[in-house]
Amino acid sequence: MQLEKYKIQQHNDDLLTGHQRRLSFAVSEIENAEAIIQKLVDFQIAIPSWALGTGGTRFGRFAGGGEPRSLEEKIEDVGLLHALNQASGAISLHIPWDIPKDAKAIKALAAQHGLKFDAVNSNTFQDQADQALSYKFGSLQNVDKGVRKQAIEHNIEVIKHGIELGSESLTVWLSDGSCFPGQLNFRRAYQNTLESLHEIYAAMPDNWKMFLEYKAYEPNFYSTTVGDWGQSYSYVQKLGDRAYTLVDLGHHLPNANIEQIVALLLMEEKLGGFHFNDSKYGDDDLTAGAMKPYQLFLIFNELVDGMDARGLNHATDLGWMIDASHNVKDPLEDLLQSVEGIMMAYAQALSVDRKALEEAQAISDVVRCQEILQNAFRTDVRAIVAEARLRAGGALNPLGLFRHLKVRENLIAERGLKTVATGL
Ligand code: PSV
Ligand code: MN
Repeated sequence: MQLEKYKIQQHNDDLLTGHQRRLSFAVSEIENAEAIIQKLVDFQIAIPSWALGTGGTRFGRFAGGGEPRSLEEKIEDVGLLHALNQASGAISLHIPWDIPKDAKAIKALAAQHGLKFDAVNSNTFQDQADQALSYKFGSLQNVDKGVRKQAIEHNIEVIKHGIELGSESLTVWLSDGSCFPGQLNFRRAYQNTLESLHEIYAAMPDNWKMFLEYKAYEPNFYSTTVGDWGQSYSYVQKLGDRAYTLVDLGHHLPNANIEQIVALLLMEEKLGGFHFNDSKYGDDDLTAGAMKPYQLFLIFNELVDGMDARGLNHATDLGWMIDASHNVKDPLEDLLQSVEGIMMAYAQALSVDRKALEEAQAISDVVRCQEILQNAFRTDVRAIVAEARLRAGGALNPLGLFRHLKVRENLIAERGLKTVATGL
């Protein structure tokens, strides 16, 4: 389905008066509104190729209608999102779920939609039909050298696909670990993993980054070989300057202080990328900002502060990706909501009065510190975010327009009701 520009224009014209009223109030409330709008225009969040179909749980999967049947259709879907919000200008591929058969054509198609390729993801957490050896007992950590070799080669294959598409980073997430005490020699598992990662790192082009994602548990339930940020940090420190930790918001033990983790990783120059999602109990893959918007704001507060302290470019120096794939919502609507939630948290973090906060911190004025942060969090930035979208050529109300234009119904008509996208 194509989303013609004039339809977005028409929608914006209809909503303009109300938008301008809300915007002028927001601008009067937020001191640096213009600078924030500029930063929002530049900020892009990559869409995962595995989130365009309805996600499953271990109890089953209820496929939605009109799910993309091929990589080309996935790109089309991300193109639709980007046309609506102008903030989803990249796609992150998972291989082998989405192997580009004709990389040139795929790259050209993506470019037509204004999309780039963000990090490519390897998959050694599932066995593929044509695979010689099993990952049942881990991949890069495996006690069997042959399995480790196979997993290393897969990662190198993924890098090759990424190079063809113009991607510049590899995300490695390992489900490696153990389910029972005694199953694994922790030190040996670590050494094997490190050795394997070294080989993968060496295969990356000089301009590439490696993101090593950690996760506390699942699918292994006793230990995970890259289980937390400390373990990821330990690996990436040894791997080299272009190896970084990736923070997936759903991968922590309950009540972990993620904002502090982010602050320290950034300070240590080892924060590389993000997987946004939200959760209540575990790795729930809920819409970003749906459950704990204050936490998301506090994370962005540290990100903005930490990036500015190091003079980083907010839009380009870290990898911003969504990793959520919900099982009861329309995936495209869910992604529109996630991007909006992320943009709001970012805008609020940009509006924090940093000078005042620093002064209050310097005299341990705890009450004032809280007031400053919560004032930013409680300020309605929706019109500011909408204005950034408008200036970039997107829709004032992407979700509203998505429904008004019956995008899902159109996709079902084109693709059918019983389509199932690749992914989890
Ligand atoms: C694992 O839970 C994860 O967060 C990793 O990023 C995977 O690549 C992705 O989800 C899809 O399984
Ligand atoms: Mn993830």
